[in-house]
Amino acid sequence: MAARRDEAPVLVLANRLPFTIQRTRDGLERKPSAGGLVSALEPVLRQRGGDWIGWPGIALKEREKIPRNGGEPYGVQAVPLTDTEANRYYHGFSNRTLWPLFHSLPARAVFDARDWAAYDAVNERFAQVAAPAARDAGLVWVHDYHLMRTPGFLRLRVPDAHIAFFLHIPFPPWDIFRLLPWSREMLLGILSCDLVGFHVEGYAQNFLDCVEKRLGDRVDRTAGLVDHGGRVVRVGSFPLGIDFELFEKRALEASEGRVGREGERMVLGVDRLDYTKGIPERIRAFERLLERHPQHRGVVVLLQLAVPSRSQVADYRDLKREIDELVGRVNGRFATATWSPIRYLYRSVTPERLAAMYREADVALVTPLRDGMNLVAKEYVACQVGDPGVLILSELAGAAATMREAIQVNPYDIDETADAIHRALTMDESERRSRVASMRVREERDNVYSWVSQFLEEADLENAQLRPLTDDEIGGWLEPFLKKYHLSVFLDYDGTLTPLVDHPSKATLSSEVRDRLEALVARDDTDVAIVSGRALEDVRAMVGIDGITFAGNHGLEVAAPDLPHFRHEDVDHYEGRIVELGKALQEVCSDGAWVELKGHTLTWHYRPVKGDATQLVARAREIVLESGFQARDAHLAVEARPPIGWDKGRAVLHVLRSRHGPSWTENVRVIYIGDDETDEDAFRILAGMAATFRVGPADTISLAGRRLPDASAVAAILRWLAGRKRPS
Ligand code: ADQ
Repeated sequence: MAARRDEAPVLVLANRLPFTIQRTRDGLERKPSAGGLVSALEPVLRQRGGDWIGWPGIALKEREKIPRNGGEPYGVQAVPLTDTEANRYYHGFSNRTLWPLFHSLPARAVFDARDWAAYDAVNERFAQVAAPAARDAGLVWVHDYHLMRTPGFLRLRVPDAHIAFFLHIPFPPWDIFRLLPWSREMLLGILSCDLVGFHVEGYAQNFLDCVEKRLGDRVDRTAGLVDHGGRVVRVGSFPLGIDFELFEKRALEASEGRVGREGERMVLGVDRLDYTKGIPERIRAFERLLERHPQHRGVVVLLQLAVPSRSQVADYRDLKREIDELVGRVNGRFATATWSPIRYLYRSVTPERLAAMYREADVALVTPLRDGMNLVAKEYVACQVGDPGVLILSELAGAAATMREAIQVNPYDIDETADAIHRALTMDESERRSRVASMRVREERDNVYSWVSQFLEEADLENAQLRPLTDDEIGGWLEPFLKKYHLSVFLDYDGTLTPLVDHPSKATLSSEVRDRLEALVARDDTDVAIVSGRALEDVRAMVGIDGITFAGNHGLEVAAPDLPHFRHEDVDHYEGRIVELGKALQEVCSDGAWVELKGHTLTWHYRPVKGDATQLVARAREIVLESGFQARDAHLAVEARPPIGWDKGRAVLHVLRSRHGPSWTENVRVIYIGDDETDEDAFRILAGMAATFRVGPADTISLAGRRLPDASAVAAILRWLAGRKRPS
């Protein structure tokens, strides 16, 4: 019996393994990672079993293996990277492109196609490593911005995998996200998941907005759902917490010996040295405090800890220099023989020491310019076990969404931040206690363990459904577009007007769709065309409605009630040769695969083939190309077309120009709906001149403006179009 999904193993995919590896004279050594995330995930991995898959962080030499001395209750699989790969994937695309862009600092983002290619390839490698175990896993949980393409590659390898993604940094608004040249690919990667989680609701809404605008997927913002070509993806916010009790315990155990000097008051900053953390702005705000409120001179100290980070990236080296200079300048300006205003530690400190500092600090200054969540704010609050201090928190950190009792500031506003520090230093005890107490209750409850269980609970849910497409929604899309214009509707047949079936002869129109097409054709403000890969006579017979324009053989032949018959002048030349090609393709007609001759084109169908058809498809394409025809992928089929530079898009333009004149865009609105790769030619040619819809599974890039899940959504659009009111 198959294990229940919520009991089956979990695979965690993250950029890094749950420990760091160092090369010493005695070989590789592991150092445990103290991160809250690792300790929160370990109990789950212990209970359900599973693997942690990540990059070891250093280039392994040949035959070098990760030491197996960790005693973790789960498997560890390393994804080794060469130095060049690490440079482009990690230092490059992850940290020079995605990191600044997603933190809304686009001027710092570098767009380099070679970095992108390496990122894509490394993401695929992660999927490759994960695939064997993913087949039996209850959940594959992918973490963070380094691996946003991995879910897509994994879905291709393991179509039934249950995949979730959590982003630890912000998701930017559309106007920033759209700057990324690979924005479509990134969204497609993430949407291969079943669940996508963010720290706060604002990021989830930004994501939904980008999905709708870039891909044209239907989204339900209230329910947090995306209809991704018929597969529904849940999107939600899961604010990360910390191991509250652990920090509280450390603070209680912190030795009584002071961190600072007797009588001194301490303002504390704790960050990775990163330009998103707003360290220079913070130092300037502290300088402004000393200028404006001289009573703090000689008494108050800013203790700034900065952990070295990403020093291979130039921006980070520049930042280090800038901070060194700023600290020197402010200290030089205000220091006395017995007091210096800023104490700056460029290193990591032990967890115990950190807890002691948190406990003692009168003020925590957490002022990132942008931050996914920010755990320092939460750690500070957990450590307020004595006379409580005051948290000053940037309103641009994710933590600000829930930590309402902090003094919130705009970190770019130096005066406001300086005033906030003054207010914090002079705040009376009852206000300090009230503010901290509520935050402590919340952080204790919403800790990292409850975060993990909430995320897993949501991930284990069965697939969600989106509400059916309503007339209001369709009207919202189409009314402003159609206005008073004449309408030309172009529809593909198989997979668009009918569901895909196992044999073309079974793809008949439902009476409902037939009625709607008839009603649409009857309107004098609308004309309807069906553009199909089928032979002209075939599609005309399948539909059998008068007044419709038919384009067969991907538009090589067009019959319209009001236009001269069109047949591309070069097709005769290929008619005999297509029969020859049909014969040659008998070589790949095994296991039920068959050839459909359609006059000047043909389709080789491999839908009946059981198992992996990759080899067969490759050979079929080869035969088509060797015979001098073009090969195009269709649904479980390969189409062979004469190489005469004609396609569905050109046929649509031919119809529009013949019927409405060369400046047709002035008078006519066009809607094109299709479901396969050959419709992409029409989407491309009509871009900017039509409303275009791609129907069906959405795991490939489409040039259509919107996506529809299936033929029933097309039927809903036809119903709306047929019944639409004439504008007065
Ligand atoms: P980070 O950008 O690393 O994480 P943050 O959430 O503040 O940011 O976590 C930093 C961690 O490093 C804290 O646990 C802190 O205690 C520790 N730390 C910082 N300086 C230290 C020092 N000098 N010595 C010892 N420890 C130090 C990313 C996102 C965040 C998001 C987290 C988790 O950028 O927005 O909150 O992931 O999702």
